Amino acid sequence: MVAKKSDWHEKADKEVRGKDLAWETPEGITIDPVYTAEDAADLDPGLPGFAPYTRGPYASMYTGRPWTIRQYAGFSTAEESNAFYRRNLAAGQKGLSVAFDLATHRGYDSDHPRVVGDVGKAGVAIDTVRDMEILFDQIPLDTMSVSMTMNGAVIPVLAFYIVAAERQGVSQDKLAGTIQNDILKEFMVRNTYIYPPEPSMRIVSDIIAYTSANMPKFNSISISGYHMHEAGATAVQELAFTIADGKEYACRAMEAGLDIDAFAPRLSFFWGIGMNFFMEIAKMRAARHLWHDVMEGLGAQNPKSKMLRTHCQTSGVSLQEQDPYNNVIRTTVEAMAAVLGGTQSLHTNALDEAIALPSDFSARIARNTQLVIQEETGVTKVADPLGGSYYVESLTSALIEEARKLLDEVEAAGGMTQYVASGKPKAQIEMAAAAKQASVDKGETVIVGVNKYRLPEEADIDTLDIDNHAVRQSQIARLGKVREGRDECACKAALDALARGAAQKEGNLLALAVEAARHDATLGEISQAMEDSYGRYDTVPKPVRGVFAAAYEEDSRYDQVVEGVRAVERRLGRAPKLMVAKMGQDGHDRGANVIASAFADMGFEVISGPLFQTPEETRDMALENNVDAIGASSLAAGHKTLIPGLIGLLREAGRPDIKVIAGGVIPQKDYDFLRDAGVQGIYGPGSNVVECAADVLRLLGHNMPPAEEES
Ligand code: MLC
Ligand code: 5AD
Repeated sequence: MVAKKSDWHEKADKEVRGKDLAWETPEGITIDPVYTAEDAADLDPGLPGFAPYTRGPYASMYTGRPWTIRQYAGFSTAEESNAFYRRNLAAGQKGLSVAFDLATHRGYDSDHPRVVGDVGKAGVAIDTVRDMEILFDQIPLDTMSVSMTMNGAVIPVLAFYIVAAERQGVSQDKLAGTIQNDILKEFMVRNTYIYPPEPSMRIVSDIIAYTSANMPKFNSISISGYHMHEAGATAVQELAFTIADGKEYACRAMEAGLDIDAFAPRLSFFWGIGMNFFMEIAKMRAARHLWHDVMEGLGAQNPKSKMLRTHCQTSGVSLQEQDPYNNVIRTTVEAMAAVLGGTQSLHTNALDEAIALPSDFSARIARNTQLVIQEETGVTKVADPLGGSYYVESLTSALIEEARKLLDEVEAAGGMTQYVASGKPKAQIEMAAAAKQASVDKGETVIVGVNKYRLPEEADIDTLDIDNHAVRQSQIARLGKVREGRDECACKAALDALARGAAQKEGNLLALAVEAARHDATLGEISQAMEDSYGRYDTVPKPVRGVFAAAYEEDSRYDQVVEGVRAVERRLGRAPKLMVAKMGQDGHDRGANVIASAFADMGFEVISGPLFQTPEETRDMALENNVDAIGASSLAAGHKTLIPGLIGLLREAGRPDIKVIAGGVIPQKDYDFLRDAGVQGIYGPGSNVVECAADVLRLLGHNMPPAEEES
């Protein structure tokens, strides 16, 4: 007689003496310890290249053409980034993907006073068409597909790209590539928005309208779950919110009068791929199924409108500063998941992710990870090799079901713009992030080399360092030259036309900006022309509460810290006050929010500063609130400029007693520099939040016992 699942359970139960083998994932899905044909009986996913495309958008998949090896990169000046791209292409990379610096993202020219610490740091600085021409020097834009990760200053950047191609002799209809142009997730998690949601949504539809009319090979949008994933979202949240974002964009474009089948074939997606191997594969399959159904619901006829094509990037937050060579292993596993999930294009992260931007050395290993999978393993020889796996099909189906529940919630709220405005998706993601952090800190989620098997001593690795001051000077010089050489009247007229178009809701904003770019208007000027009508959008972070307190119930170390906070409170006559500050244009706020949530739960009074403060603004807020300590969170390499700047300002204000600690992506080699500048504690990725709070109490003069030795 053939054994059944119940027979298996009986046998396994004996082997493990009754231990519960089911696994409850953060998504709330219960994973059985075994899957059988019984679980997948009604779950035939069809064939690759056929609706609902669960098994992949193309029939032949990698047997016909492998995924595009598309490494995201950009740093310093256009010259340096161009040279880096050309080296990578010569070494086997297949497509380009541009990372812009945060000044560019936020619509500021390099000479703007708010961006002193950001120019050329997290990506390449682009101020004018001239920079864009240099960026693609000797890279033929009629054959190379180029992705540009831009959402805030999307209008000037795409305009510059179009005009730079024109100057290369390449017409718009030949341009193949992708612009991220996904503003909704910026308001949720990534934070490089410029304008408020409503005008931002007009920008998205204007771009869809322009590209579908003039650039048939260009993907008008990359609807991104990646950043939700990085901010701590579960697979279900990433799936549901991203598909809901896609639906919202499609609806807006249709409301603007576009035919769905004219633009939907060029909507593309982008997923983050973390360490839960099968979950990530199932997520990609579930997404294709869900998108197919959404597009059918909206009346799409063209099969291409219904097939989800995607880029993937391995997860940045899964990578660690400690024992960093482990990151090569993590990235390989994640890349394999993206490939088995059927991605069209892939970025693999570099091993120094948690410390700096990739060096030539780390970029080579990251790229070769894909080349080895593509050319040595044979996984490309069969389309969707996991199709029909009982487990994968069951998990895919569970994810579809769970995501649908959340999609219904979004629908009930009136669509994703409304849902985002309610702050609910952001709060849900932050809850998931805080729960994950608590689970890591408590050792329930294992990270090798961090909370288990930690090395007694870490070896140094060489990382890329960027001279932000030199980059800024050279950008300022080139800006001056461009401004000198242009026809000022024609440039002003084009900018005025753009400003009118923005104010009067007339014309296509991208078309108007292309005209301004042709007359060498700068990125800051084009952004300002729209800002005149739209204003700049500001939000105040509202960290979630209670997650840490719940996760640490009856944990003795946590209780010690809480007791320490109370003792300080008795001494001061008020709770100790921590300001969590985000200075510069760095909008990565997962870490800052986790710290704010955890410290508040432990009894601190926490003041969360708004994003994008200057050191002066942080000082003012700290003084007004009379805080005891400031935790400056830096993930975009502005720490050497902005944090010492803040300490200097506090000293000048006569408050050197306010303790400044730093957290985020800070290379070890910068620690001494920061300590010399007066930083009193530095917390990199992998830091334990409860220990961090214990250190702050010590800084405030409390006699905290040391943590017990790890067993
Ligand atoms: C592909 N093709 C095939 C085929 N596979 N034809 C026949 N048989 C097969 N098996 C064809 C396709 O139809 C297409 O032609 C062409 O080959 C290219 O394939 P593709 O699948 O479209 O791949 P690609 O060009 O690489 O496009 C992938 C994409 C796109 C659609 C996902 O949007 C993209 O490249 N996205 C990248 C986004 C990105 O890099 N983002 C970085 C974010 S970093 P045709 O004619 O149909 O076009 C970030 C970090 C941060 O955001 O926060 O800063
Ligand atoms: N160059 C290369 N990779 C980058 N990333 C961000 N900026 C750059 C850059 N300039 C990658 C990192 C990060 C993710 C958002 O994108 O992996 O975690």
